[in-house]
Amino acid sequence: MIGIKSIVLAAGLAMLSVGAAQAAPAAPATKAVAAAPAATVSQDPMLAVDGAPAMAIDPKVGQPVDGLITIQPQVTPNGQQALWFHNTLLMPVITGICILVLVLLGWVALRYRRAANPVASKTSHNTILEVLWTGIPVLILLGLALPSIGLLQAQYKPAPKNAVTLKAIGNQWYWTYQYPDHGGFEITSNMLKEAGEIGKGERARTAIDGPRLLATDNRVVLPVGVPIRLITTANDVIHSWAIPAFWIKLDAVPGRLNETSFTINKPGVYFGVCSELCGARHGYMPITVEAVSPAVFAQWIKAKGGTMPGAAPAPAAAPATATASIATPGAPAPTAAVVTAGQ
Ligand SMILES: [Cu+2]
Repeated sequence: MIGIKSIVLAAGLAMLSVGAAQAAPAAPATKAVAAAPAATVSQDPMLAVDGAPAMAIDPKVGQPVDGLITIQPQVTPNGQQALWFHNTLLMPVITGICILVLVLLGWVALRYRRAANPVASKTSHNTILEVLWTGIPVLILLGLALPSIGLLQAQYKPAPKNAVTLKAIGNQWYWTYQYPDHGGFEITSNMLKEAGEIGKGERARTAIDGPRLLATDNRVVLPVGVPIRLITTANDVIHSWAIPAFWIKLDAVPGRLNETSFTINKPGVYFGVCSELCGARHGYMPITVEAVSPAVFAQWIKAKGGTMPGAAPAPAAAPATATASIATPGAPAPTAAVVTAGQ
């Protein structure tokens, strides 16, 4: 009896865990994570545990997908513009030109082969043809250059004053992050190893954390709908902070600050990797960004011991008020603080 019982129980558990690991991650994943630590920190599952997986992952967004041959779905305006540029202009133009050249080559090879055309034409110039085959490519290039330059300009547009600053620092081989506008606290983000590879006191990756080689122990948390000023630098060699779903890849160079800005317009978990060959464990310093609402971001900042720019002058006097305003559904106050206050 005990044997049958335990087999049934094990089968049930196995099915549950498979369900959690595969499709429909939203409901089971969130529940599983929220269950354990909810009482200690907050009712919001995203803030459940420091560093532990919180927000459920959409396996089709923000990470590589099996069989996908195109660009990841984009969640920033620049990324969406770039994806549009790629899908609507570049690919059709490239495809059209390739097909045209292939057809012309085939036609010339067949029609003007020696057997079909024994006496070759002596024509050496054709003004109309020459103007066309110079002019049309120039027009095509101009048509591509204009949106391309616009996109480049958008990517280098400095962040507005109310932006949230994230400083990403590359190290061999992990990332540290600072939030200079929010009290300057720092978090360290290491890759989560697999169950068989962990050392003493280390936590193994689970399906809820994210894909193998991409999941980290501490996710970078950023607000949605608020401009982010990304600053990168490094402590040792050149690294590169890259998230494909944001259309962001920015080198992190020792002794130098690089800057760009972006706005995430969809909550979710987004994965990236160091994209500059930086040494032996270059492939093991992933990046995980969890994009949350500004209200939840404010909560997370508090949980980390940081301060919101608007709330900075009286950190000791008004913790109760601050908590109350965050707890309010809709929470307009923290949103406003994130958007309007800045340095
Ligand atoms: Cu690196």
